[in-house]
Amino acid sequence: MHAIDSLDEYTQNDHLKEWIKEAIALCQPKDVWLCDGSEREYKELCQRMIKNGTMIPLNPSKRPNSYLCRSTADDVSRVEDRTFICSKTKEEAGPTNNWSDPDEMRKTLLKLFKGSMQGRTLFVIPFCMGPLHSPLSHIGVQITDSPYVVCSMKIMTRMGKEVLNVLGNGFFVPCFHSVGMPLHNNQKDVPWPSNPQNKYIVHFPETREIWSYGSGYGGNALLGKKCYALRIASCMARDEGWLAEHMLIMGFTNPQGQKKYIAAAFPSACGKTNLAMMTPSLPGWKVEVVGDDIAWMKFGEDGHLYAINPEAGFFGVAPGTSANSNLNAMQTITKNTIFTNVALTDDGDVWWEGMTPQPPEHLINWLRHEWSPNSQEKAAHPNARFTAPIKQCPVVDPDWESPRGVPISAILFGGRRSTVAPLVYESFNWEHGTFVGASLSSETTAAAAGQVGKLRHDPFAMLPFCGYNMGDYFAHWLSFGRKADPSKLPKIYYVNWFRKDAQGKWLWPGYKENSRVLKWIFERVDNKAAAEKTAIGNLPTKDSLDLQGLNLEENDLKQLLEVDREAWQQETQYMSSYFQQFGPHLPEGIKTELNALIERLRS
Ligand code: OXD
Ligand code: MN
Repeated sequence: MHAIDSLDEYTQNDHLKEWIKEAIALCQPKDVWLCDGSEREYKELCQRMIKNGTMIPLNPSKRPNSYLCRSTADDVSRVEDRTFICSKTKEEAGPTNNWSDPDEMRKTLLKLFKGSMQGRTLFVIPFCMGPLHSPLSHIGVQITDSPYVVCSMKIMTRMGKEVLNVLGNGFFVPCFHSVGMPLHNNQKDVPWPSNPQNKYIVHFPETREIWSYGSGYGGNALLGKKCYALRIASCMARDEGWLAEHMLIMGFTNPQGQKKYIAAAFPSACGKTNLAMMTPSLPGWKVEVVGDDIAWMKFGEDGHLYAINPEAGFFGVAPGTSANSNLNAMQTITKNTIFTNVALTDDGDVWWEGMTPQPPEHLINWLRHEWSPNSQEKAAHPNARFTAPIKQCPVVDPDWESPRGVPISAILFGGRRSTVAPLVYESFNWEHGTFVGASLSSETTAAAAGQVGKLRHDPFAMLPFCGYNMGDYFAHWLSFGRKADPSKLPKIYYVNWFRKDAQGKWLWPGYKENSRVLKWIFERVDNKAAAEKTAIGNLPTKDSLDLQGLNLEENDLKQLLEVDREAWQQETQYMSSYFQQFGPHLPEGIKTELNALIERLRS
């Protein structure tokens, strides 16, 4: 549905109608497109983008209904230093967020958005985060001037007319987006419009609003994902008593057919997508995917914790994905997929580093340059992505759209740590598990602009995604657990697939072999596998990990399961100085756990 005169027919929502009219008056688009979410609409927009050079259709005999998009070099990842939490006070945003005064920021944004859509179409995208009729789901509407965003949102969310029927005159989160490149006087468009000088990814937690300007890429522009489902939702979850987390959700079934669901938080580009749809190396075990990035969790009437995936698609990192590392992902993206910033092969298909052992002889790389294996440039940008529907995954969980969610038995925290952190340990209880999540740190990746490989604290893998004071977020986790029946709470684990030896060699093979660690966790939840109590938590005994057929050297295993007292003592100092920044917002529960760890390391 295109025309603004059909607005009354389009929606009964008074706030939405008003907001759309205000947005039109402010942004002065050349026309308006009220999205219905149909296939026809998707195709029509793809045609527009092909004409504009934004999209290249891939060879339909290789990858039907799939497209390649290439951004500009300045717009390739989330921009954390341009991401703002504009709560009333700086204290409410906390020391880990960029804060800006909400009134000042509104003035800045109003100036930027004024006329920002001239010469472009303003699209209205109603979307639902979570299954349409789930009590755990929430609705948003994105206004954007990017057809790339419309098509991506169609894959990543439940999007279109149906959502407006569910919404009625109810509450939605307004998500206002412009690429920030108006077209004046019939100025010719470019394939990837953005605004390198002015990028603002802004959240107003009190009024539950998102404004994003200047970027067309990923989490900066697909506002249902990081901005809504994590930053704004974390504030909603705090106020309403639930959890919005940067976690994959997977089902794990043993050879006897018993199944448990696991949620796992890892920083960006640390293998969540690979883990969520892994083919276990252990015979008879099965992984099924509910989600690879975000979990919304709430206690059910039976007192257990239930999770939904608010998303409907994968926005996965392409480089490194191969039939070897993640066959299920490769099969998910054989059709109906949008690729961004990967390379184009001579036969109209895509390629990226790690996709095949031998690179093709010739490619057009993500920068649109001729490329051969001798080229200095990368074929694909390290943060190149695929956007594909979850339902295409061969191992999608039968309950992935269950309105009540799936019951979670274990929660995992992990990061990239070449030293100190062992392969796996179990926390003693929820409070200790919360401390383990709070003290998470990881080596940085290309998912965000900035230096790669630098160790940084990333509590709960939520550092870039928590919409309020991280100290209060820790308190929310602690009080959330205190309200529950402890026997029904998920057990909490720490895992690290990225440990290296002194020579820099990986100690653990990772990928499908991670199922061995999951098996130990599964059996711990059932009180079956053995563990040894150490200062940092319960570690597998040497014999309780199933290592059959792995050929792991004795000494490697020793290092993987070692708790180096001195290194951990240093680690506690590092944690302690990090926690200081939260001042009075650091909950007693975290201090108690830190002191208890220091004590245990002493004795
Ligand atoms: C993502 C991220 O895209 O965490 O999932 O950056
Ligand atoms: Mn993520």
